[in-house]
Amino acid sequence: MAGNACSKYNMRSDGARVIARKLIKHGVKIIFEFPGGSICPILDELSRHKNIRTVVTRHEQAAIHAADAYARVTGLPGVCMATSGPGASNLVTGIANAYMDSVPLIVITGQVAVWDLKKSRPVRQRGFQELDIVSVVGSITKAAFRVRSLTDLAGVLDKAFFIACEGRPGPVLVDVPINVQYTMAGYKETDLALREKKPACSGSALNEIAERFLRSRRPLVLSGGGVVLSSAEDELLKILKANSLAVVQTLMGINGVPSDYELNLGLIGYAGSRAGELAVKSADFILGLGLRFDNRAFPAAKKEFAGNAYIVHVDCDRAELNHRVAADKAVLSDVRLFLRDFNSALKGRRLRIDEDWLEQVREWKSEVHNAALARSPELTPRFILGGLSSLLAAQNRCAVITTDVGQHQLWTAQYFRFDRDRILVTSGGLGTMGFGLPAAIGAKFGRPKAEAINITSDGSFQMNIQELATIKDNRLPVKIILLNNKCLGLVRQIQEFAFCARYESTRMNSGVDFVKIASGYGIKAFSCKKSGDVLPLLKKLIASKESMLVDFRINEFENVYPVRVKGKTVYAKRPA
Ligand SMILES: Cc1ncc(C[n+]2csc(CCOP(=O)(O)OP(=O)(O)O)c2C)c(N)n1
Ligand SMILES: [Mg+2]
Repeated sequence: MAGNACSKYNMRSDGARVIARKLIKHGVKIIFEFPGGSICPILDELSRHKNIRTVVTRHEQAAIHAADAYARVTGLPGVCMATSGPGASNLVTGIANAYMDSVPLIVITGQVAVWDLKKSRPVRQRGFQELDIVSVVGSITKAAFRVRSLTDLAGVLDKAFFIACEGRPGPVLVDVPINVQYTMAGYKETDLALREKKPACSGSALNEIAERFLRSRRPLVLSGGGVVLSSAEDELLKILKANSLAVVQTLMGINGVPSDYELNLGLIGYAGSRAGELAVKSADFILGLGLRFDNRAFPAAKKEFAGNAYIVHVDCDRAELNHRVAADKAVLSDVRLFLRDFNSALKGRRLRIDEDWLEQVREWKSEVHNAALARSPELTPRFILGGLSSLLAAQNRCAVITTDVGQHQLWTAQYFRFDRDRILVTSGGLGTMGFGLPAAIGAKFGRPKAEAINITSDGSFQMNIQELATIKDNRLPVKIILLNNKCLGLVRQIQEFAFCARYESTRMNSGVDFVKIASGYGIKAFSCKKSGDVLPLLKKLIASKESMLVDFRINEFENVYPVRVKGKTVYAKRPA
């Protein structure tokens, strides 16, 4: 290293110091990032702070997905960072992913110096690697700031943390031109005091809902991601148990109610349980908590789907109320606050549930459950995922299960038994292939004592496969279950049902050897071609202190059942 060439940079720049101190003030312990020239001052400053860890991934998309999963498992905002231009544009999918799934993220991007910005000039760029990332992410962030001077920096960062976490959480981007990072203008600590006021339901509305609820005979709860985001799980379970309420969950709500709650009817939606849909159809009162009534969960207008029910919709995002489904009562409220007050409004009064209906609901549920148990050991997703779930539960192991997107994601939601100790981290709203592996990395950093297991398939796995290097570098015992069907299964299944089995672009017979690839990255890997090897390999996977991959060679034509058929009512599910 040439002494002279380096001496200039031995001085600490105030802009970078402000950023590091603000991150520390907001309790940040870890930043997922990929380097570049325009974030060098921040990286250099961070190298002097031993209480903040920087994890370098192999792609910016992986850095943001890791930060996203870290936020989901810790409840703290995730932080990621990338350089200007292509570094920033590589974050876009991850920003959209976090926005759709309400994940609080602080996204820091480097930018060209203020004097190199094109501003309103009609040119494509002025500075090298200049990209107007603030405009690009306008529709997928809660806020996006470009910091123009050191004076603004501290306040913008305080605001960013506040906005990311308040109300319905989401990503906030802070774009920091390199000259602001370098500025030496005398650092002064300033803090903005911002306090959140969570929305809550009025007393009169609560009483009205409580009266209506007490008069219902076939009440049902639809539980969404907002239950988890507002930490309302305990409050909800108390009300469910006290009133013997049946509950159906959206994909984002799957961690909200334990699978073993007797009247948990499982997932609603595209690959949801028949029991859940029949219960929705026949309910006379639906309490929708922290959900969007989106088209995957609730495909038809209210009349066709839940025509008989009085619908109460509780959400902290005003824009979601009466958006897809007109509720009979729309309530702008934090879900936990609502449930706490709703429980008091009931004043210990009991419902008079239609016992025959409840019996019917139990029967619907047991049909599905028995059908699931009836299968003999085969090399099927049901056997593999059911086996994994039972083994982890039997050993009392905490686990974070991450998935990618496709059939394997839906099988995981159907067959794995989630509860407070074993949770799902998945890409719900955007449905991002390539999310699962970096998400498992973020989850492992967030909950080091829990197993981090990525359930994936051959298509998605290859979208961020380079992150095996991050796993190896950090000696992370992340486990990978590859349900390898040699195809883009979910799309292939659509083609089978709707396009006369013309499998354009979806069969992947390249014969990739995933065991060799993983070994190339220094990760232990095994392939499984016989049903008899499934349980021994799963046991080995769970017991391993290091990262490990098992390539399960499942049948290419395995389908997700039951599944909703396009254009039909919700009952036209396959198999009939
Ligand atoms: C980034 C991205 N591109 C395309 C899609 C569309 N898509 C949804 S599922 C799927 C197939 C996924 O294949 P694989 O990961 O092998 O999972 P499998 O369905 O086989 O379990 C595709 C292409 C997507 N969701 N995300
Ligand atoms: Mg596949």
